[in-house]
Amino acid sequence: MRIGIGLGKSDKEERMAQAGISRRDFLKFCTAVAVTMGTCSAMDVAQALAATTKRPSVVYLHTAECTGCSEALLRSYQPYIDSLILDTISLDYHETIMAAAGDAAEDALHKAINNPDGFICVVEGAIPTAMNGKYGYIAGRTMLDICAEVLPKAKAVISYGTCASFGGMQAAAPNPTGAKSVQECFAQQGIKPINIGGCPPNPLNLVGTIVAFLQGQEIKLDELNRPFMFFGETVHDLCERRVHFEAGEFAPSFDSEEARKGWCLYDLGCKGPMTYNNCPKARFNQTNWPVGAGHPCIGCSEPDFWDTMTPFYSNK
Ligand code: FSX
Ligand code: SF4
Ligand code: F3S
Repeated sequence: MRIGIGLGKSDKEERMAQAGISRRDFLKFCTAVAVTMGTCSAMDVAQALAATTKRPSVVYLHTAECTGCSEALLRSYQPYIDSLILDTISLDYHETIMAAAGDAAEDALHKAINNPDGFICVVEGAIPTAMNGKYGYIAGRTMLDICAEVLPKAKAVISYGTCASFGGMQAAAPNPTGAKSVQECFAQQGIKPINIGGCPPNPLNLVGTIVAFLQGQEIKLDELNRPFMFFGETVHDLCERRVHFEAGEFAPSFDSEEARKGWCLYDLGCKGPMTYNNCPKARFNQTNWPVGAGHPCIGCSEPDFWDTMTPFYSNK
């Protein structure tokens, strides 16, 4: 089906139509992004995504992580977040999904970081720094060394996921690899990344950040460099079980009738009150989120959550 979104037919619309993305799917996706951002309308999002004549170059670096951030992005289903993102940006280097290997991959990286139009760098993972970075190698170079070369050249740096933003699981005590977040590693070089926490993060928060870039919108950050539009409220503030919390109705166990009826999971270990993230609003795959599915929030987007939010479960 033709996508004609009322903005004039672009190459992008043609490509999406060829990929089987209908106008309805596209607008549904734009609505989800707009709701998640809360700063513009679905039509503004559609305009930013469809009007892109020159796709911004993105270099996506993997450091120490589980690839869950990429998985969350690529395993999304209708309306094809991955297709829309890959059609909106020019993903010039991504170790997990690029077809190139060996020298060709290295060439792609060097071409991308020397692109005269500049590039946005997305980092997934924490950076091992112990023993001068020897705990993490790619193509014979340490992750530390690669980041030190690439990040200062980027127009903007996005730390995608809790590992890149705050160290995450990789930096959990006793942290033998000396894993550090991007900002901790490179603050002295003047690098101030936008931190999109979550283990994994919600892909809509990455898309919303890219849309804001495309719109030239100022991205307001909190004191941890997280976009306010995604991390301005706690999970608890937005939770659909909140009414039961206020009523003092706490599920006694995961398999209880009360848990099924939507009672609050605080007594079972929920860290929603201490966690700034938009999961109840953004949802994953526009389907559900941990607490909605009956699992307590474990605070996965907060700094040091493996050390400060454990034990994840409790049995009061
Ligand atoms: Fe994994 Fe990403 Fe967690 Fe980290 O997500 S889902 S360990 S935030 O860097 O791959
Ligand atoms: Fe808050 Fe968690 Fe209860 Fe939801 S389930 S209301 S986030 S404590
Ligand atoms: Fe993480 Fe809690 Fe959301 S565990 S995915 S921040 S509900």
